[in-house]
Amino acid sequence: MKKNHKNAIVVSLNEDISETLELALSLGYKTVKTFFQLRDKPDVNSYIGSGKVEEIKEFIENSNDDIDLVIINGEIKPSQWFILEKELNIDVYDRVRLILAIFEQRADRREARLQVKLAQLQYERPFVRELIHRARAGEHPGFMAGGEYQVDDYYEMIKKQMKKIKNELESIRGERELRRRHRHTGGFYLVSLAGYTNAGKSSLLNLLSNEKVKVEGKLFSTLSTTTRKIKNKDLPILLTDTVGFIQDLPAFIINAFHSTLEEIEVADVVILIVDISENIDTMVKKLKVSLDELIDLDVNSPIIIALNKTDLLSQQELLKKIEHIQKLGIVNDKKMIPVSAKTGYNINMLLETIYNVLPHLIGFKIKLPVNNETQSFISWIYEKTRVHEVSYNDFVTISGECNIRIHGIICSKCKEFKGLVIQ
Ligand SMILES: Nc1nc2c(ncn2[C@@H]2O[C@H](COP(=O)(O)OP(=O)(O)OP(=O)(O)O)[C@@H](O)[C@H]2O)c(=O)[nH]1
Ligand SMILES: [Mg+2]
Repeated sequence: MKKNHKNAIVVSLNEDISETLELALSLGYKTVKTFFQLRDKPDVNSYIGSGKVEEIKEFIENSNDDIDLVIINGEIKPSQWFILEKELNIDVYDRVRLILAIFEQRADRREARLQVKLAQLQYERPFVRELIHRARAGEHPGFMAGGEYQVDDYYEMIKKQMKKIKNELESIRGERELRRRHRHTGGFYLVSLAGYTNAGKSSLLNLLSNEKVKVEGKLFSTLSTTTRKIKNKDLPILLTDTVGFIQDLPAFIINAFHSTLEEIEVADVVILIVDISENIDTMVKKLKVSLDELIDLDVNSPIIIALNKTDLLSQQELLKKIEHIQKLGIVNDKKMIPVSAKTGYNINMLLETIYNVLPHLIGFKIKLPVNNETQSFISWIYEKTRVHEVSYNDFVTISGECNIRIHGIICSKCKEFKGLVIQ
């Protein structure tokens, strides 16, 4: 009978394995057994020590379940990986490779696919180097038929492929840059949804924009950014959903996703979504990881913390958790708003807070001649600004408020049409 899931074993040097179990499940692996080898430092040769390797090997050989994968709850060195796969005779993934495999499964658009491929090649490079080393020493005769020419060729191929992907990503980055500039000149405010994976970013985007972005209990459902227009009391806003954060992700993976994460850097306001329903230690750990990530991304804009999934806890528990966060002193003066993307609880309060922290609108008043050319400019003004008053006689006089970024455009267009800038 065909299984609808694959079986994995998780091996860990510490007891903190819940996230790795979730990652395994997100990739479609059921963890049938966990092995703990509690020690401060990994074994230099096999990460877990030869005794544990033997124990696992025996388990795999005698298990009634077919074991498809061994997952190491940590980062392994290429030499350790080589020994483990050789001894256990089964695929061995460490946590980073597991995350990359999830990314690969989820990558739905060209940019995401390229970003994942680049990160994978970067990850694999030292492992290929290890295989080359072993093949040369005659320890792995099967690899690339052992021929030195082919092995070198393979390494060259990875290098070339990485260069090609980087170039492609660079051109996509150019397109993204252009789109961003349009958004800015279009008078939109940019609001980004950021946060730990599974916190509810996509759910909040869906709620605020009536969208149907994929929402799942699995980790890393979202890998590509989605941007939707919303109106907040007449303010045109572009709301962007982003890839989730996770602890201990090597810098090269974060770098590969840099252009996607830039959506957070350029935002006028960042909404940091936190799953407040999780147990207090996990919640705090994830909040710290997320805040550090925002610091690394050099976010200078205001950050509003949306404490999501409040429908899953009592008011008393909620207050206790908020008090705990405040006492830790990690959120400084950032506003915290308890919400529920599921029930819609307090969403108006969140919108109100976003509205209040957005850069202020500035007033404008212009006088234009009335002709066909200025008509389309006037429609543009109606679309992008908050018009207060319009009066027609020989000229048309318009006054209103606009996003500070487009004030200059209004003035220069007005002069271009031989009009007068009054304010
Ligand atoms: N009870 C409850 N569940 C929620 C709420 N918001 C989101 N969820 C659930 O939490 C899970 C993750 O939600 P998503 O919106 O996919 O989270 P995300 O932050 O976009 O996750 P990734 O894209 O994987 O990083 C889903 O099962 C949602 O149904 C909420 O307010 N209450
Ligand atoms: Mg999502």
